[in-house]
Amino acid sequence: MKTHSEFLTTSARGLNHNHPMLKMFQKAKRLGVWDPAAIDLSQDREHWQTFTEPQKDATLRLISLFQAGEESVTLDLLPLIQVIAEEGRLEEEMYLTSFLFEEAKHVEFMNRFLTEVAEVRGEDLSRYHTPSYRAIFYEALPQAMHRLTYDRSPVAQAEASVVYNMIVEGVLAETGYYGFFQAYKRQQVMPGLVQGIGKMMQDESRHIAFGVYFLSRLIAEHGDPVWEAIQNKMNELLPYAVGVVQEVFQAYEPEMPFGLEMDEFMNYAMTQFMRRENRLARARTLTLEQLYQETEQAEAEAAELTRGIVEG
Ligand code: MN3
Ligand code: FE
Repeated sequence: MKTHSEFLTTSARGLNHNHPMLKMFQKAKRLGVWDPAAIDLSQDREHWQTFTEPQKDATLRLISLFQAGEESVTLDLLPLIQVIAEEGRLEEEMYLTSFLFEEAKHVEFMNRFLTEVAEVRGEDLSRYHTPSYRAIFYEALPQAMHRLTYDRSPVAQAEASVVYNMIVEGVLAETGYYGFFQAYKRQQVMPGLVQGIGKMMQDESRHIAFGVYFLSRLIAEHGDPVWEAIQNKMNELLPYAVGVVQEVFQAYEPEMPFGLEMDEFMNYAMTQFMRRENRLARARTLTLEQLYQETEQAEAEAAELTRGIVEG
């Protein structure tokens, strides 16, 4: 039977207000409270009516990948939160409450687009889920996350976070939203969708910052076995992540609607991926105290970068 030997908040340690995840929780409360139900999609509905068949198909394809992706990250996060709660890491768990709330809002926003703009009802969109997409979202992600219900080793935790935060969020969600956002904004179509995706990108930048922090903490605490597991997992899954993007563009050869460019997706994905990998490599030489400081700085930089894209 589970018992508590003490409570952190009433112990001599107290709640750590300098913990980077408590600071990110504060930020999430200020920035993560946008309401997907309040975004005006009336112009988007008009634009949709003017789209050609290939434009409708490409939009529906991307949205169906985003929609199922948001559903899977919402369904699959709980085992990680459970591990963090059982380890008594209160500040991290407090941040994660906003994480799951935000993923639920992303599900809601994508669903509004499907039902209110594209007016999809009773249609099976899984035809857009290509082999690489299935390998990640139908298999690798749920497997890595649900493994935590019986294996809570540092390596299992690290592998789960690699799949969830580095591959699914860091390469696929962030990159997909970035490319989509830029293309539609340039074409001046779908203003409600562009606005909602801008909000989702800001939430996502915090989620990925959590992942980099969490993996860095595991490396700082457990060293090389965790670092090696992280590298192996990234190398194992990166080809599937690249495959997801390639399979989208292959469906529209020779040219993707809305001027969507594969290179724009790929270059952004690789730059971001390498930046994060470098930070993880550095974590091997950091103490936890140094890691806390670096996390705060890096999170602020990443947030600024995303804000520049969204507002620029
Ligand atoms: Mn999301
Ligand atoms: Fe996320």
